Amino acid sequence: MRVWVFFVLCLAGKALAAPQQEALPEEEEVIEDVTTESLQETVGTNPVQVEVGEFDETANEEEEEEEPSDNPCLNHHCKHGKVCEVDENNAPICVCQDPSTCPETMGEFEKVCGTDNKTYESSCHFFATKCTLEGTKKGHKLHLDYIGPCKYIAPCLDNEISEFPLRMRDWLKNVLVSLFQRDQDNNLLNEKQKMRVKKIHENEKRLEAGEHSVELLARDFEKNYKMYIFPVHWQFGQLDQHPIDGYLSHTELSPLRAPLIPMEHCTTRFFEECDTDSDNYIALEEWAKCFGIKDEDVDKNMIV
Ligand SMILES: *[C@@H]1O[C@H](CO)[C@@H](O)[C@H](O)[C@H]1NC(C)=O
Ligand SMILES: [Ca+2]
Ligand SMILES: [Ca+2]
Repeated sequence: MRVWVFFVLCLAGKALAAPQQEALPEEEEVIEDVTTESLQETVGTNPVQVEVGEFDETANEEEEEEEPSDNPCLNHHCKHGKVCEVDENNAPICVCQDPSTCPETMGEFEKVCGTDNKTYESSCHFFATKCTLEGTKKGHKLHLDYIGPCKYIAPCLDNEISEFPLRMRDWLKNVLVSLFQRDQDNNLLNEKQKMRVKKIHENEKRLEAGEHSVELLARDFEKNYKMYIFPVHWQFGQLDQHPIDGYLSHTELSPLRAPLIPMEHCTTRFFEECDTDSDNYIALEEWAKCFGIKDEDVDKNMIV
């Protein structure tokens, strides 16, 4: 499934971005590097370029600016949807951005669809609009749903929903193995994580990346169940960042959901059903369960 490949960028981006918030200017370059090289060969071609940071409402709180200046806004960064202004005491404050000041958009691919099923010109327009609704119930409920203009998304049928975790699990495993293979000098994975992936990588029974039937994926999960435990944990850890608390909010889930929904119509239903207690957060236990990981194999310590 081509669609899963598309995620490589998101994941790689996350993996790079997460541990080093202060090095944001380098981020783009490295992501580029990861996508265009061996990951493409091993996991497939990535048809779309996605900048993960765009969907992270909490990122960009503090970005570096070396230049000394009298402008207090130069070193003051605001979250998505806000811009810095100077108040009467010459102190920097973050205020909602006027959507009309968003950069000109280049076309359809920049449009995003909100959970209000309204199309926004770009994620900048979306977050600026969301900001103006801050404090209201409507604003609280509004999230970036997916990338691209709003469209009709076919309902996910019962027989389709069961295929979703099979493919995603397999894909997660392949992404990790690919990261490991090219991670000799850069630090996408820490030592403990490397050891875990090394075991998967060296396992001769491992199902190689490629197009596999649902039947084969299901059989492999049964036979090589242990190989899937860490990849499922790892993805959770990648997303659980703002804050790191063992729960995924809608915002934290967004880098994974947003690019996927237009192509995989079961995405929304899958993550909704994942939240079994309907508290709007996906706990690690809920996450593991919806990927078929047994309760006794859920281990918080696996996510470093
Ligand atoms: C959302 O908007 C699109 C395009 O305007 C429309 O085709 C679709 O049916 C809408 N979906 C829902 C759930 O209302
Ligand atoms: Ca969290
Ligand atoms: Ca929950």
